[in-house]
Amino acid sequence: MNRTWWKEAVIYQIYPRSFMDSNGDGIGDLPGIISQLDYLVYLGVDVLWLSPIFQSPNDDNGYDISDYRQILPEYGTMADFERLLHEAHQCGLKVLLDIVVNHTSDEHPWFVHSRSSKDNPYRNFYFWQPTPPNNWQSFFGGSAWQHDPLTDEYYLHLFSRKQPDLNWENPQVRREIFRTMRFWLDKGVDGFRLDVIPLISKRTDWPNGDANDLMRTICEVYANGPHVHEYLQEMHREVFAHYDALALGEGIGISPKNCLDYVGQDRHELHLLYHFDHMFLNFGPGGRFDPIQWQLTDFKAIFHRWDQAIGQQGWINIVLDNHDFPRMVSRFGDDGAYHQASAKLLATLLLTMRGTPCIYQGSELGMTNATWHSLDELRDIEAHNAWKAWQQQGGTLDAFLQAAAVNGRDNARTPMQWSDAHAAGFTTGTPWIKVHENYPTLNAQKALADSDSIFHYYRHLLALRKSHPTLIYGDYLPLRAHDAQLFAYERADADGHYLVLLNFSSTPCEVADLVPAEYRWLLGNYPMPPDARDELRPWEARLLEIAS
Ligand code: ISL
Ligand code: CA
Repeated sequence: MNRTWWKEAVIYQIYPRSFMDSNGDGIGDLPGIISQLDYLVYLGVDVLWLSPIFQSPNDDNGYDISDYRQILPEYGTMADFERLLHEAHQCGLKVLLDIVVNHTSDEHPWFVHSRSSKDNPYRNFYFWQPTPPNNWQSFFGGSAWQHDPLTDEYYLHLFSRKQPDLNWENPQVRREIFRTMRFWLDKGVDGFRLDVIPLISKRTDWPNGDANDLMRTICEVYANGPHVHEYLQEMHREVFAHYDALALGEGIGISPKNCLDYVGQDRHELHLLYHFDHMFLNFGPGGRFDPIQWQLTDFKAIFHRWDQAIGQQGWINIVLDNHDFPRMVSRFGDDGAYHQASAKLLATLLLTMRGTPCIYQGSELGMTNATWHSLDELRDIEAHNAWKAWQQQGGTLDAFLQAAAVNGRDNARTPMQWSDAHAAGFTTGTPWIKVHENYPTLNAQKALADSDSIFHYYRHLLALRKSHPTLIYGDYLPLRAHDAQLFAYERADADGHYLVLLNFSSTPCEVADLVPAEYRWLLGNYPMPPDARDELRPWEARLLEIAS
């Protein structure tokens, strides 16, 4: 296992729109991020992943790019970006940009030209068909083929209608994308988070998907197309091979079976990826707005399966929430009676599992899902499209808002809660999306002042990771695989041996048989018990160093 900076680093994802507003327009911006770099350094993270900051009509909040070389004016100027990059580097932080290369905005000049006529030189930058050639559905509902009256043909969009898919079979597309990447890497950017990268190679024989099984369709029809590895290896040759830059893939549709095809260290494609198996665990047949119960045993099996698949040949990004999923403490923890204990327990999983962890903004405070009282509180295109379908099927608004409160993406996009001041100190104006009503008691200012806060627990655990490399490179050895309340595992290598005990329940849990006589207490989310063999209390996490 070769050792390298991006395996030892901890990533912090910033959703710029909701992180910090510096000019009172209610929209987070780059100067706002600069003003909080000290907070991030104090927390102890190493790499910032910025969700897209490029010119965009914001149909999907920046994941619909209309100019890859302009900063979204609402976020600031190119000078602001260069200052952010410089200041971040000055305080030892690396910066990854989130680049969306599977599709552009329909307002990108390439698409404006492409749709203007069938013989326009940009026509083949996208996929056009005289009639829809298959039953593909958009991730955001409805057909993935949109009729365009200008040339009376249909174009492909796996996401919103305003996000037409780029045709990577066209070498001009690849050349333009690689030039864009080098433009930003030449400015000193430290790498990219590559949005939905497994989707870039389309099956142009246009096979149908399985209308009743979106997951299977994603894996077998949308993702892992016939040329995806050629394109990624070309991307490596043309771009990444020339920089010490990170390629972090959003691994939608990748499975344990084929993950090393993407992140095998001999593949020269991606350095690491995050997957979705546990993130889709409570998505029912109807997707995220059809939430179902999930089982801890399935959750644990997913981590085990992936760790075995990655083995010593690849690497993985460990994620428990991000801007596309509900807040992890509400989803995998208990944001009621055991809010603080379960948030710290999840932090322990996130930061001691084998792989490079990513902390999503606000999770270090234990930010929770919100309650949504009306449709116009929701900002997410995916939610608004889903409501239209829900209504057509006779569903009620109340039931939809309840489903959105469980799995909606807006839960992760409420503004960062800095203090108990107006709008949680996020803005002096009116925020673009509502602030969670719990901000007077759940905010960074309060957390920093409370040595027992979730924030300080993250900070201590981040420091522990750095001083105990076995927590980074050690083997992952699962215990009690079939236990429905305990998530327990060891991390071990020649340098050390650790035991992680996580009680994912509100009932006590016996662990005496797992704890050896010789151990050293490293960290826990409860006061240290007289004996680490004592049963775990509700949502208790224990990190022990055990004599190897
Ligand atoms: O919303 C989802 C489907 O229910 C997520 O699976 C998400 O769309 C998918 O993970 C891809 O996400 C990425 O691409 C999307 C963008 O909306 C997401 O924010 C981005 O993370 C299209 O660019
Ligand atoms: Ca602003």
